[in-house]
Amino acid sequence: MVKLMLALDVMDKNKALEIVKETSEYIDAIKIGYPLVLATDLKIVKEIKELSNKEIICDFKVADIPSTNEKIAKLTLQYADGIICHGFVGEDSVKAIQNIAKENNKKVIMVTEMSHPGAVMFMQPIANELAKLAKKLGVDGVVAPSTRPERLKEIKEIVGEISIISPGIGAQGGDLEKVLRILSNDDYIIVGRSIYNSESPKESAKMYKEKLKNNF
Ligand code: O7E
Repeated sequence: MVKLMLALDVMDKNKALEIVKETSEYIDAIKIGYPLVLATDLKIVKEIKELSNKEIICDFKVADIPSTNEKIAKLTLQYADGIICHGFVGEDSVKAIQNIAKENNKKVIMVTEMSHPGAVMFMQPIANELAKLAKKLGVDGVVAPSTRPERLKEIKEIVGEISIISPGIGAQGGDLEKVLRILSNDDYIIVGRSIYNSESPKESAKMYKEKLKNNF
């Protein structure tokens, strides 16, 4: 079954903990990014891991020189099960993160093409090359857009067995039915606002889980 990753982009600690408690029976993984960590601190990652016992991926879209990437990865992977990085900074920068992740048995997920409209400007023209780099480096997952199913399909064909983490369903208007025809077991959709901003995050997470179970 395709997995459900909750993007927990709220900026209030109590709200974050509440949403995790409410939705945890329907979600497979939680993505924590800058909004929540900057509003609280990195220890929120540990707290949510302990509360939920789910896979926790830190979305810091790390994009620096190797030695700085290494420091960010070390700090993040003390608590998180995986970290998201950019590939456009080059092979050495991604490898630096992979080295830290391997020592700790953690995941590295690399962005190829992003889901927002502006990603067609600079990212889309190099996204297939980034996907090839992801495959060469053997990263644990790649990010590819649910908002452009034809691009999602192309990137999936390039990376083969590597798992896809796909944002864009819900608030960004991605078509879940089309996306589910492309994704396979152990790929993920990422859903944020249409769960945490809905009247009932629990019901919304349940609805997505059921759609994934029934393959729409
Ligand atoms: O649109 P939402 O509210 O469902 O949230 C989507 C989440 O996925 C949000 O955290 C955003 O930062 C993230 N995201 C994208 O929306 N598009 C991308 O191309 C990439 C990401 C992302 O998470 O990158 C790393 C996986």
